[in-house]
Amino acid sequence: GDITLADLDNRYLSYEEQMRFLETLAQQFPNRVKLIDIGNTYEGRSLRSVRIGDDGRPKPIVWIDSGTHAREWISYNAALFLIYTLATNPAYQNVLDRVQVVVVPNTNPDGYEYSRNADRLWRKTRSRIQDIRCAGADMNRNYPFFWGTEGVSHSPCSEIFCGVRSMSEVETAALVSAIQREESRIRAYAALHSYGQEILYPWGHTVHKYPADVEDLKRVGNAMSLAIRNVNGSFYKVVNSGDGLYPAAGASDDWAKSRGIKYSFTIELAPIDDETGFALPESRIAATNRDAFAALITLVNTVDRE
Ligand code: ING
Ligand code: ZN
Repeated sequence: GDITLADLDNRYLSYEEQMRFLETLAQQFPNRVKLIDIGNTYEGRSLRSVRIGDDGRPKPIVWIDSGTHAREWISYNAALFLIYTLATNPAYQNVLDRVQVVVVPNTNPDGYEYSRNADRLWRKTRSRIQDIRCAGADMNRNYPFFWGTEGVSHSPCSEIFCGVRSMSEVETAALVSAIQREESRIRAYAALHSYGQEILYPWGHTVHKYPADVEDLKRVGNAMSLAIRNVNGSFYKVVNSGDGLYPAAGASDDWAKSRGIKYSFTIELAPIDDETGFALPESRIAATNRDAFAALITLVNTVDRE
């Protein structure tokens, strides 16, 4: 049957179910939701983008993607909940007249299906290199900005294998070209990950290095954190990814920032600690969906005002 809001709030969906949900929504709200495939994965699945508020007029864009890391299951529900809410709640029609939101809710479906069916803690893509035993590269080390320098591995069996070259993964390459096609209009970028409850801002490729407008990033990061706190009291720390977490070159938010996308973030969703880690219980999906929504609508409103 149809996938409903109750499903998004209560259980993790297969890739097929995620796509079926989007197709139903696009049929119900053809003026508000448009589905555009931006490429195919290594195993041949569609990489689907969802455009909300795309009425053919040139508007500023907020770009959101999720699921780059296969095991970070909550990120998919959070992205789908955002799409659902923006499409169905009339309270957001006003802002969507002025700002367009593009979401790629599953940037790594091959990895996700492998995480569901074979290895729950799988992180990477599922590509193969000739004669190499281990599959996959870490898409969040595969973007073309300081690629391969710090916080990466060049060993294919590592969890943080950066690939044989930047954009070696077809999924990364598809996202790079889709974003570049309209980068002059993209004002904000957020990659949804888990876990740790952190709002990370660039630069992440090394330590103690910040963009010239770092104070603007902190201000908007703090506004997102406050919006989350106002939902139900969850605490999200705002921190530079290189200093606060660890340096990692080739991450998507660094690359987006390097292309001139001003408000570029990685959001680490619930839980806050490693008690449940990536396996966030289904009972916590609904609340986390609303926390993520609060942060992302703050980003949309920022773009609308500036
Ligand atoms: N964390 C991110 C990772 O790719 C990150 C953290 C983001 C580091 C951006 C540096 C830059 O390791 C998770 N959970 O994937
Ligand atoms: Zn991640």
